[in-house]
Amino acid sequence: MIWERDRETMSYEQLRELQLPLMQGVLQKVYSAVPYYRELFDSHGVRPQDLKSLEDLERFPFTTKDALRDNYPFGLFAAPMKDIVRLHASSGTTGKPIVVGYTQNDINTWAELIARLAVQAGVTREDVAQICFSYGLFTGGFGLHYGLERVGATVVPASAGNTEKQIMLLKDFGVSVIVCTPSYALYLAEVASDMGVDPHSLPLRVGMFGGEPWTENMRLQIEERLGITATDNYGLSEIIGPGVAGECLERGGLHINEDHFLVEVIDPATGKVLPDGEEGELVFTTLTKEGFPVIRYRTKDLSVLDRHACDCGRTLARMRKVTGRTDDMLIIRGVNVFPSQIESVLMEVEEVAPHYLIVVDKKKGYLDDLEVQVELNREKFTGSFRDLEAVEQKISRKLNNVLTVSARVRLVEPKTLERTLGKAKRVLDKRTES
Ligand code: DLL
Repeated sequence: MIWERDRETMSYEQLRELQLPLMQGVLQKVYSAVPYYRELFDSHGVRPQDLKSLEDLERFPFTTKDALRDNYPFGLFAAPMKDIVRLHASSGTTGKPIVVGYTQNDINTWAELIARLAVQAGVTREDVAQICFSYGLFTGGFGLHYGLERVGATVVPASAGNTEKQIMLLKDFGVSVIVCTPSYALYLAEVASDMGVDPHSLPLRVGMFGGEPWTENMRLQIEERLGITATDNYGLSEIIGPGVAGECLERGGLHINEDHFLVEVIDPATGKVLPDGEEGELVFTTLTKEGFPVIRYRTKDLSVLDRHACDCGRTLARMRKVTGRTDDMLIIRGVNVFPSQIESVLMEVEEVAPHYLIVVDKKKGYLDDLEVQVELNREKFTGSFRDLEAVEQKISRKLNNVLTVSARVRLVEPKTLERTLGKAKRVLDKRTES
């Protein structure tokens, strides 16, 4: 089933025809309603009427996270507060968060977009869906909630935390769809087995995971441990929250809801727009948002666009799974290292569990030092202390091959690395923390 067939299967020409007037409208809107954009456009010598075709968008300036932060809390809202019915905020770790506002129409669109995601992941009104994202300022909980209800699924708004109770609910309510971060899915599997509950014995069949990067190898781990089909969905608070893009069951990339969000991929160094098929930074412009429209927002997320026909019948462009950001790249002794490369290697080693932490430090005050801590998998490792060393060396060799820089591996006891209820923290960079 396709939720909004006419939108999700339209031709590229129809899409562009739909996008152009929407784009012209949103440029006009922000220019007249948001002083920040008026000044920004003026200082770049562009006016909304300069956009005659979608190609002209390249002449317009980008919006960055700093601009959003500087306009805390409501400076970039394009609708009067009396029309704003909901606020959310980004999960910033330091300083002020980024606050986003939704009108009633925005909330309605959001539910429709989540309904698309759910249907393309195979969810139906027969399903019972447990949402373990936190309900609060974070967009995950409430965002997914209304769309799943719209599909007609029975929603269990469990929110984050209290993992043992989550398992009880999964079991007692006959939950068939689980909605959370991929790292929390693995934690659920672990706690279930501690409680003597075999996830394979539950009616659980689909996972809708998002909110953080995860590799294909991590997907295999989750599917195996929970006995489900794991799908990926992507979004960010600044654009709407979840609902920007999601996988269909072909799982060959995430369909972007391009009738609401215009996507570009740029070279992060030069800002130049790249052709489909080339990797770069995702940039989104909201086409229909009323409360908090954004123009050419630089996400820092790295991906590639694919416009080839998808076997599911949807024509909306697909973005490759996001496994890295321009700002999560570590530079170790001059070599670029992405955490996803490390995750991918670890997930292929059966003696370890899928819980790891990357610790970067400076040795003797100047030499970058990379240590990968990973938990032992007691079920697969039964050897002696000496064997432990051999496993560490084996992983270290594999990492060296992939990263071209040496990494020390430290096996740690099961369940000693911190578990998070939401987004996992994978990197501890002590070089930047003092
Ligand atoms: O994480 C929205 C969301 C909630 C999406 C639940 C999906 C499910 P923020 O807290 O603003 O919003 O964080 C957005 O998280 O720029 C990416 O770096 C990362 N991210 C989100 N989804 C994915 C994903 C929500 N599927 C930031 N794969 C984004 C990789 C993701 N990274």
